[in-house]
Amino acid sequence: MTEIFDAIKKSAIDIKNLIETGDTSKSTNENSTGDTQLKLDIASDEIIEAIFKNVSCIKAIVSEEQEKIVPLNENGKYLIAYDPLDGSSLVDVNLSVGSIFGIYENDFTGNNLVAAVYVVYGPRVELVIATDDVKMYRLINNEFKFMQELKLNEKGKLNAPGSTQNCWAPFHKKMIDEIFEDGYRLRYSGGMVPDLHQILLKGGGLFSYPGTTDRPKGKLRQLFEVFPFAYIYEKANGQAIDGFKRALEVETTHIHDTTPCFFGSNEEIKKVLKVYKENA
Ligand code: AHM
Ligand code: MG
Repeated sequence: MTEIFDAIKKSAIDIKNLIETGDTSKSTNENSTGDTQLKLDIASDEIIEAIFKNVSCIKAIVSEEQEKIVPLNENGKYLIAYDPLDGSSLVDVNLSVGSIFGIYENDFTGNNLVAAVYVVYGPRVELVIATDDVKMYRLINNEFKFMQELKLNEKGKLNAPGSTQNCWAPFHKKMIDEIFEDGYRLRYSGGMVPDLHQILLKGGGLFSYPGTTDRPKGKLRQLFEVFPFAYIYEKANGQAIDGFKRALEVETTHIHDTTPCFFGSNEEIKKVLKVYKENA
């Protein structure tokens, strides 16, 4: 898989340069989820696809920005689902954004995930690779240098509650309020990559994106966003659930399916499971 990680590192450097100089205006296209694509989304997607095309162990790829699976090498072993530039609308206001990659074998389902990677483009560019453990690298002089292993504490201090509050279920709102009453601090930028990265680096907490009255199945996509981070959180000693079960066990019927999701340290996830079991 080293070849894949090297390809991701190369694409991260190109996307970093694109973010710094590229056009942040809207294109005339919509992606499969119905979002208007920015020119940056399309250009980042093209960068990654062009680089992955030269990696012989990749059998097929699918991007959040594309409708269909793209076959690459018939004899390849790995399938990669990726979100080329998550949170791209935040580039305009100069907040951090990211790229997310899930590396699958056999099929694009949560239980076939074998590694996950994300890149945060912020004041620094950092890359996190989860295989059996979770390792963070930082871009220094155009090279990714190993910095540290990431592990969550049993209980954290940060709370990142996503989506529109007036569409939350009352029991969900009560749960979030209680977490704040327990002393947690609000940290939500609107970019899941920097928000989940912050929780990982600061020892733990909860990131939630529930099902809501306007989006009962949540907003975040299984293959491109939820599964890769679920894998990373589990390998970092934490958990990821859909409210009731492991996020990696959520069934996928379509590549662009979404799911409610909660990522956190063990204590916070225990609370979510209890509240959802009793109320949902
Ligand atoms: P995108 O893939 O269209 O960029 O959307 C994904 C982003 C996540 O990074 C973030 O957690 C979420 O959407 C924010 O949504 P909301 O503003 O509804 O909380
Ligand atoms: Mg996204």
